[in-house]
Amino acid sequence: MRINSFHARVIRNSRGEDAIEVIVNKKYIASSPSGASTGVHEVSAYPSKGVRFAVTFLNKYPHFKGFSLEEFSDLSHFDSLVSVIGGNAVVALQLACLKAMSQGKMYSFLDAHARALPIPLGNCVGGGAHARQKTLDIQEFLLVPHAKSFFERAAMNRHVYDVIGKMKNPLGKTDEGAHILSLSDEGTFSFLSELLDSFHSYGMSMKLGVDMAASQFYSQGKYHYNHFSTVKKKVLNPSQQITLVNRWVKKYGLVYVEDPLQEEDFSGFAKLKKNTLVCGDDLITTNIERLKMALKYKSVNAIIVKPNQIGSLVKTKELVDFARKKGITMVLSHRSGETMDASLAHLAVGWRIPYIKIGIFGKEREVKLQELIKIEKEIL
Ligand code: 2PG
Ligand code: MG
Repeated sequence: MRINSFHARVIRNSRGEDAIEVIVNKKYIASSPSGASTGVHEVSAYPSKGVRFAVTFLNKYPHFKGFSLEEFSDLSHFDSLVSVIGGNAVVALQLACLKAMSQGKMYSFLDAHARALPIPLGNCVGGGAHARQKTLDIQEFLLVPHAKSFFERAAMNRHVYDVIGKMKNPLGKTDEGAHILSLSDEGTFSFLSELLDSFHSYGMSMKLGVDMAASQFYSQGKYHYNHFSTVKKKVLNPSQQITLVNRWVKKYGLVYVEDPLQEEDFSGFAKLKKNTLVCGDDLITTNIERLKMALKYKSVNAIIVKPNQIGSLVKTKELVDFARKKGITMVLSHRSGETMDASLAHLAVGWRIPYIKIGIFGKEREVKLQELIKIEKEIL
């Protein structure tokens, strides 16, 4: 593929922040999302000069016109730009090039034999750094649907999401479109687990997971819960937090627990029972060296994969291959400030990633769900 034309510009993400969009050969468009609960080990999204500098830099970059890219690994040509324009700009650039190289069929370019669709972890109730109304410490309560097709899985998530909306009179929505409820952390667990039990009697099989994003309420060696229950705040030391998480997993049948401890605590993660998926997001930040560290400690059996945390599609793929070899379960994930780019759908299928976290509600989330439904129709 030869780059004949190239253009970068500023758009707005779902949170109304500036984001970068890149257009290659007039029709291949890609953009990058941004996080709110970012891990300290992520590469900088846009170094100090910001989105506008990255856009101007790319529009003036002399090497694009006539530049040729053939294989996926050729994208690493742009990796060294991360320190200048940031991880978000490089990932948007690489995605647009990948779209052009594959003529819009990214997933089959990445894997011509791809057949499996991921399980969508559906963020139905949220709080923490993603909510204006502070009612919950836990960032995301996630539905884990069990059904044969992706279409059914996505429909189950949406159905439960709509039922919650009707039952609970939400106070608003989080950055990712999850309901904000006037319930405490414990209250949300018991409400949702009872609700999912009631669905089981209709033959709908769903489990519960969480992204605790625990670094967000950790300071000076303690976990500070402001909304533990309606009557209680709670301050826990790390070993009490581990006991609590193990208890919640058992009591509410959690099949997925993301970032239950702060982002430096490799040895604490190791003490969590692995009778569920214990997933590192801020702990790993899509960084292969941090995953190696986690393997040494036996910290996690699952990881979040977010290309803009490491600022390179090629490095992300290296991590994916390595994690697969080591038997680590992967979850490809959106960010809280999302764009209309649906590339994640293609990466999940083309890289055979078993889980995807792309939300349930809101146009930036639904465009990705719809893309997966479209891919499912094409390949099955
Ligand atoms: C997370 C993400 C996405 P953010 O913590 O997993 O849900 O949030 O994009 O704000 O880092
Ligand atoms: Mg997370």
